[in-house]
Amino acid sequence: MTLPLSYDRSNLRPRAAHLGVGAFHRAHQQGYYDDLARSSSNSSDSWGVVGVNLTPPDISDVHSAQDGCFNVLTEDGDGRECRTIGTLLRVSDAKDAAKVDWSGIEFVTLTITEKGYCHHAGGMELDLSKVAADLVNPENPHTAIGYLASMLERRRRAQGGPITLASCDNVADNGMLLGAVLQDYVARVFPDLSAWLNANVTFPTSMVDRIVPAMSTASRDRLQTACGHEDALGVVAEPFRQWVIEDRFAAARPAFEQVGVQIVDNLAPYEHMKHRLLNGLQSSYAELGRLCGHQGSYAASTDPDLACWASVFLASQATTLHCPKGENLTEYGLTSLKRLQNPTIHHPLNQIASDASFKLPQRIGAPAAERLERGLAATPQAMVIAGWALQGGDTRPDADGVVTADPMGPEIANLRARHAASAVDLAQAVLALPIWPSRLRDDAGFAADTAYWIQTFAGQPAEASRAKIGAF
Ligand code: NAI
Ligand code: CS2
Repeated sequence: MTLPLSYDRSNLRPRAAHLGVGAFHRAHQQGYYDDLARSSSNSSDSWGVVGVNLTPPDISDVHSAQDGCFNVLTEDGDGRECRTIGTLLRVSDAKDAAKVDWSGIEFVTLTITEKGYCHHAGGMELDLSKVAADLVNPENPHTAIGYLASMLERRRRAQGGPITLASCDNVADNGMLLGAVLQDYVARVFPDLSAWLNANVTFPTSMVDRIVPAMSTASRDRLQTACGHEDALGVVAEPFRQWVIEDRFAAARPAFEQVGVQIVDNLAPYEHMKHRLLNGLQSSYAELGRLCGHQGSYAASTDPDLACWASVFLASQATTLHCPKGENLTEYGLTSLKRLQNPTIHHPLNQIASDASFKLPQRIGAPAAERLERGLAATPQAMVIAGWALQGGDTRPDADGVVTADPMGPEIANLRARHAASAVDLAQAVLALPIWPSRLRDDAGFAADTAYWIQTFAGQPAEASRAKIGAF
């Protein structure tokens, strides 16, 4: 099915902003804004989005050259939809970001990646070393936290109104994290802003879901065939999508509930379900799948040995969850596996393994710790951490040139080199990293489990690792 643009873009009002206009934002949140614009009888009510990219890629020129429109192709084995989206009004890059007019903006979303919050991985504290330059020169910030603080300070001085900042990154308690790092930063550079922030800004937590791999030559070709022309901003994604937002808005918001967004009082069960089942499975495949010689999540999830392992892993993770209203954890797990088995989605394991030091604590470490607290084993989780201990910091490209990047990569690679002779020592060193819940460090059984799997996988050919995982 093809959905051409069906509304007049000039009627959209710039009432929303988004920081981090990457592939995900274009394929996910923009789709909901587009749904609203399509369904509104009076498109002058419709929300348009002003985008800001503080780090590369700079897409502002491409966006203008394409008259502000791009296509999103969603497909699975059963069907495909190619829609043209026009609700991204403009995009500013780092050099123009300070010029963006925020006076009419009431709702801001962020997908700036896990690293963008300038926090210590596994916690909620601002990492001062990451904002050092902005602390010295807060009027000319380079980080997202410094940028938000300067825009809010400008709004306060102009006696502007309340505003909602909704993080949509895959980090634990993303709203709480954003509020915590911003408050800490603001108290250091704009002390008068702290009270204003408390009174005028809310940070709802939100859970977003749609698998949107980075574009490849193959996906660009598929998109071009579907939409009939080259599209440098277009994205290919899976059909599934979900967006759940905590009901904590300081100002007006789009009528998202009309287009399927869930607005809830308690987000935690949704976030945990997604991080621990879908994302947990993806990260597990990123670590164990690479040990088995796979390059993408499709190959890993259709490997019978790994699919068999997945059922044990998902059941183990599910014991740490409260089922959100309207969901069924068993079905959610099965659907997660099926989504990864979508033959049209080529998600490189090296991409998923990137920033593992920020992802694994909430996806694997937290549920493992909760199981250990309850006297339950956490062996599938130990296997994933063992995989990371053996591969973290490996920057060799896959056959398509995709490389894993993680700020903690060099540290893991050093630990591996230092403890090459002893799986026990390597397990202890990796579990001693401050990113994990302390229970993982303190639990001798978990350390022994992790060491066992490091020993089992180390230096083994893919077939041997696959056999061990399948037999687990
Ligand atoms: P991408 O690589 O296409 O885009 C990354 C975006 O983040 C760019 O706009 C870039 O300017 C910005 N960014 C990167 N580092 C930054 C920093 N240090 N400070 C400020 N901005 C920064 O990645 P994509 O696919 O858009 O994913 C971004 C994030 O969205 C993920 O890290 C994740 O938290 C979240 N997400 C992604 C999903 C996916 O399937 N791709 C699904 C659900 C959530
Ligand atoms: C993936 C996610 O790269 C990764 O970390 O696990 O981006 C995943 O595709 C999304 O969270 C799905 O919503």
